[in-house]
Amino acid sequence: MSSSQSSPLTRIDHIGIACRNLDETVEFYRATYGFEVFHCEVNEEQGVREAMLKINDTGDGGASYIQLLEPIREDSAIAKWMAKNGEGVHHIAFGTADVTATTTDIVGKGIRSLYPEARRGSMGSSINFLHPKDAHGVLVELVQAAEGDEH
Ligand code: CMX
Ligand code: CO
Repeated sequence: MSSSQSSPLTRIDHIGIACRNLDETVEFYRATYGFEVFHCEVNEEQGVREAMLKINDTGDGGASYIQLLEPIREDSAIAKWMAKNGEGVHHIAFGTADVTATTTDIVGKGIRSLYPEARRGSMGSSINFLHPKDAHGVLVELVQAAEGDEH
């Protein structure tokens, strides 16, 4: 089944979930839902250790994931957010074929992006974020999957 929408955002790439202990949370997702780890990495720039749990492939050649995020630094965005909110859903990420063009288009509608240029995200992807205060209280990540990525 294909989508009839004309949006450049063609999948829910992932839901980002903040957790205190990545290993314990990974085990919870495995034992409770049967989701296995597809990929694990440390992103120094974002200040996180993360696990991507693949949920399903999507109609645009990509996939949807749960992204579990454990802070590795007290000054990271995730640590700061958890100090206020505890564990839980931190952001939603939409997939797009061209993160730069999509960000420019949305910024043109008066919504702030967080970075002037896309940065490196999970699995070599290129990412940017939209400010939650301009997006009805939701931190939105825009994701362009890496070239030749198997997902
Ligand atoms: N969802 C919704 N609202 C959020 C939010 C979130 N995840 N994070 C912050 N906010 C809100 C706060 O509640 C606050 O609102 P009030 O002013 O009404 O209290 C406001 O935004 C400012 O928040 P803050 O706590 O003062 O935090 P900062 O402004 O310092 O940082 C943000 C907020 C979004 C700019 C920062 O978290 C950021 O740069 N995020 C992007 C990077 C990131 O999240 N990396 C981790 C994930 C990496 C990955 O996915 O790969
Ligand atoms: Co993310």
